[in-house]
Amino acid sequence: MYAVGVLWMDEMGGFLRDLRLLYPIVSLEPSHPMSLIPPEIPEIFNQFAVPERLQGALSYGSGHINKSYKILTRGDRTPNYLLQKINHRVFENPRQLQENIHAITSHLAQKLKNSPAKINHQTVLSVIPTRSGDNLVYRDKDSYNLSSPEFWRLYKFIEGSRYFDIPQNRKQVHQAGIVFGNFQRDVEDFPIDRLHDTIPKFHNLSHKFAQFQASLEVNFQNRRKNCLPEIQFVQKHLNAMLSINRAAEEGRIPYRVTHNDTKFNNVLFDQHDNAICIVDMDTVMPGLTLFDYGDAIRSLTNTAPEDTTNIEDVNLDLTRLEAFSQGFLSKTSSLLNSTERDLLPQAGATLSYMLGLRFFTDYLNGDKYFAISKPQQNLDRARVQFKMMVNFKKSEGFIREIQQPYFE
Ligand code: ADP
Ligand code: GN1
Ligand code: MG
Repeated sequence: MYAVGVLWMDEMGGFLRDLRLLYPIVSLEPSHPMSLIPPEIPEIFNQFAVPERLQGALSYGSGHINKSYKILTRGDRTPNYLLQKINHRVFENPRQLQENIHAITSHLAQKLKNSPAKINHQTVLSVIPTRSGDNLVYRDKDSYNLSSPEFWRLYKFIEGSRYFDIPQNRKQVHQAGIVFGNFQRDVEDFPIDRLHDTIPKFHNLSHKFAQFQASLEVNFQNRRKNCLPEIQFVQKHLNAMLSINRAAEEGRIPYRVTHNDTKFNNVLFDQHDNAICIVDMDTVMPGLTLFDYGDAIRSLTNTAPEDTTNIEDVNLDLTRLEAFSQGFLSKTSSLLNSTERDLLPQAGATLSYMLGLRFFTDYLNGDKYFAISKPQQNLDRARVQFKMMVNFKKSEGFIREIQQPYFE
């Protein structure tokens, strides 16, 4: 699909003269859904404490939650920015969310400073305050005549970075394992109590199942009738998929500071396929290391797009699983206790099931949570995850063999 962008006029009312900028604005952005650029972007951008002046904005990224815009600034070598409208329906308390992100990114920046070996390639997400010192721009409903209040934040754009929905080669996958493994190590000494729960019970499967049951009652547009096999699938596998959550509830595996959204397009790469930055810190909070591992492998081992309708294309690439595990476990295996080691082969299946359940619930609720660009997309996404769960179950023996060497 095409990305959408706009250039704003300058103060004299003329069109901006730097026509080179038109090129990126009409360039192809693979897999990006069409969306409009809000005309209030210049006014919002001007409230952040940056010296540059805005030249244009481009709808950016392929996240399902927030709305992201690349902000182009005037001048030859001026930095660009990533402006995001925080999804207030998903994040009830955007100020607390921003406090978490500020605390974690400051902590990671300090770690990077103390580790010259990493510094060549790597960088940390950098949040920009507003001119009044706030951590976001707030637009209240009444003053701006909005249907709901808006919360906007600004990051430095990581120049030269690329992201991928599907890995292109082994190096990228291995690198993703290393950066997520390093992340887990780097946040080990972060005081866990300082973090707000930005989405309460985010990876609590019993809670997700209760939400699913409620969505069966909502039954938006009588959607339930299209998906009786999926409903049976969910019920049949719930008990087996609860093992990791149960181990956590019984105190057999520890809660740590975790990222909780380790999907492959939340890692940025340079042009040599070095992973340079982890983004999307919205769900950094107490969680399970097994879930960070499981969420990454369920996303990057899938050989097909996350919303494909050709379900036979949805296969599990064990070569990628091996490459990611090598990166991730080389950094984290010494942190894991014996129960975590035993449960590790189940992590991919559990996260595929949990995400499938979340997509399915949203479909039955009328697509209120995950952004969609076509009808039935959340049901298609759910079916893909359920197939991935089956793939993981079938390969559990191989997966155990892949993981084993890191614990010897
Ligand atoms: P969402 O919650 O909607 O997934 P993200 O924070 O993940 O939002 O941002 C959407 C996408 O934008 C990411 O997947 C990543 O590819 C890209 N992105 C995010 N932050 C930056 C940044 N600072 N510089 C460059 N690209 C970024
Ligand atoms: C969402 O924000 P994004 O697109 O990186 C979701 C994740 C899912 C993922 C599935 C806060 O991630 O939990 O695994 O979609 N994020 C939130 O693609 O719910
Ligand atoms: Mg994201």
